[in-house]
Amino acid sequence: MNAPVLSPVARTEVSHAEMANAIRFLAIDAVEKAKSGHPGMPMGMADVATVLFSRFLKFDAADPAWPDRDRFVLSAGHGSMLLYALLHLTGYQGVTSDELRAFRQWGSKTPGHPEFGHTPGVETTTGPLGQGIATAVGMALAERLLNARFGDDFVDHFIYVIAGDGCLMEGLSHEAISLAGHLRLNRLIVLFDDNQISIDGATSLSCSDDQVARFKASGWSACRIDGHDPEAISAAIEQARKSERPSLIACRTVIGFGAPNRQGSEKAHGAPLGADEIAKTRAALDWPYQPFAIPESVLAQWRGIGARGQSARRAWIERTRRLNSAGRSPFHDALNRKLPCGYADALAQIRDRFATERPNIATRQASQLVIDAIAEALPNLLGGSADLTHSNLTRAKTHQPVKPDFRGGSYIHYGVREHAMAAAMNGIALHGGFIPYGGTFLTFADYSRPAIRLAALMRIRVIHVMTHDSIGLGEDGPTHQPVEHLASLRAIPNLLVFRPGDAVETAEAWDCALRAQASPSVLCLSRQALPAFRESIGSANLVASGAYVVIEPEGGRDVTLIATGSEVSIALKAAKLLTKDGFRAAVVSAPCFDLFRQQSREYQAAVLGSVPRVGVEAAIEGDWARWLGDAGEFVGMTGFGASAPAEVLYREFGITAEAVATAALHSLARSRMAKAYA
Ligand SMILES: Cc1ncc(C[n+]2csc(CCOP(=O)(O)OP(=O)(O)O)c2C)c(N)n1
Repeated sequence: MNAPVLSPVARTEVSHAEMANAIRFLAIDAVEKAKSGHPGMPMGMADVATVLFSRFLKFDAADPAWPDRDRFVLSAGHGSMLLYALLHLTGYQGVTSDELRAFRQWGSKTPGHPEFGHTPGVETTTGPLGQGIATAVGMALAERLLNARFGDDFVDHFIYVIAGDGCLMEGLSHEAISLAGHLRLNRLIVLFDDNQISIDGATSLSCSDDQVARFKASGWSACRIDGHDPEAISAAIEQARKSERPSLIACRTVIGFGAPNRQGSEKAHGAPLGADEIAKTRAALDWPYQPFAIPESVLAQWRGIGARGQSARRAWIERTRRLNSAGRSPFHDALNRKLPCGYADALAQIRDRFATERPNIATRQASQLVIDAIAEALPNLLGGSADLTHSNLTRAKTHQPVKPDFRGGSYIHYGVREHAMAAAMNGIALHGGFIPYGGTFLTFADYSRPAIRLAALMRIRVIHVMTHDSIGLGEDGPTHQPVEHLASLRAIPNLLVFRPGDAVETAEAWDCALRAQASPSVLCLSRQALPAFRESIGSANLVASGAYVVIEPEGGRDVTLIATGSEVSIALKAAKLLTKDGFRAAVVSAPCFDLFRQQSREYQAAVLGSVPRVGVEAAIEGDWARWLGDAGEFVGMTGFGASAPAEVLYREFGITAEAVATAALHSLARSRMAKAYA
């Protein structure tokens, strides 16, 4: 391991207390001005943060995206002013004093909770408790995997987290610390704000966990220290950096430290201190300065800390430049978010093969073949599953599993930890170097949902492979049969929900998901075999347009049948039945509503047609009405499924070609009647 080379900061007369108080008072003043926010946590953790940033954190404020920087994750996102104060003090561009004054205001760089992509230096969006620590597990995993591939000269950093009682109470934290402990992610160091207070009052109201014992039981190094003693903090971090396991440092702190009437109480958690208490705190901590004013010497010292990583960064750039002189290196390819050139050919080949062979296979099987076909061309594809590898079919033949003592792999056995898998995948994507995908059953998307939502909000590329996507899974019954999940996932902004209907569409959906640099995707795949329906394929990826016409009847349409996934073949059969009865039905496959919504009105109108429409999907109606119009009919589920063979379920729940044809006739009759009375 390379010791990070940090330039020493010139010793001045500025004390640790002054450095920490600068953070405290920026937090106090910003919350007071905003008339909302959380001063208690930044006041309590200012000492820990000061030691971490001034003595350990490898970063250069001038380049927030430097790939070999240490990551700092504020899991207790409500204490956002701690982070904003640090970013301002250390000199991150754009995090100005004015921005601190605009804390929580429209358009500011300082929103209520830290938002990735919005404020430089914010590594991940936090606020929903537990997400930060679980995301950091993914970062720590990515760091070690990338290090195994490229070595200490290029990848050698730590992931530091500040988490509070709330983060550790969340169930997600159990999954996350268990996974990190198992994989011995020793670059992960969690500084626990052990202040024994949450919103309702003392944590003893609801929790009596021994956190140190809990982490140790999960395979971590863990200790407890006085979180206001700089030397104890420093010694504990020093120790943690040497550990072969992830580390917890329980820092016993006082929430609202320094506020005479609020400290140690939940009253310091989430409300401005008020003018009187602020004056008393200024006196108690000997901070006689105006709101937002930082003495020059203190600011200079902090700015020095912000620039301390400059030489390490320059040396790293120099090393990587040498690597690059022999042409593009795999390391640069890994860090580049664009897909390498070999990928497009690999994808085109498997798509062509599907078009030629027209396999009658489940879309999960088609997905397996796609993964196998592209794995070599995409060495930074990092797969996994939450203990459903053989059902999700997510592991490429060439993928070796990652183990505690083997970081050279490309496949993560996440265990039965859907939520941690989703959050860790966010961390992997945020860290850079890999494109994460992971599998579970679609019905368990609910277990991952909070992390999926954050991925959508953060605009990151994370791919969820969710198989067993309807009653079509059969005998496992209603607990395992998703009915509302498509609708509920489609409701998440910026989440691409794909439901491909055959092998060609599956390849195209994978292609869309991989190319979506700023959106997470969910690939909803069937357990059961589906007939191929794409007759001829050109070079265009039709799934990319969201919906497209599969069959256009000669002489114009009477009705449009729109379906997704396994129901496209039902719509095709229904069209044949209608033809026999003398009606001309177009069939539209709509594998991605989100992408269809982004098409021009003209394209949408051309696909949907100005005739009555019938939608068919083995799920609840959700927002289908948007595509079906007033005369439309929906054939799908109205409640939960049941345990029986798939064919029986489709018949019993009335999702059949006959039902679709009948619905088409109803909708035609209704529309004709409406016209007659118009
Ligand atoms: C998932 C989730 N549930 C609830 C909340 C609301 N909330 C914000 S902070 C907090 C209490 C956290 O307590 P702790 O971590 O001890 O923070 P401290 O009081 O020390 O600042 C709660 C319940 C949230 N942000 N996220």
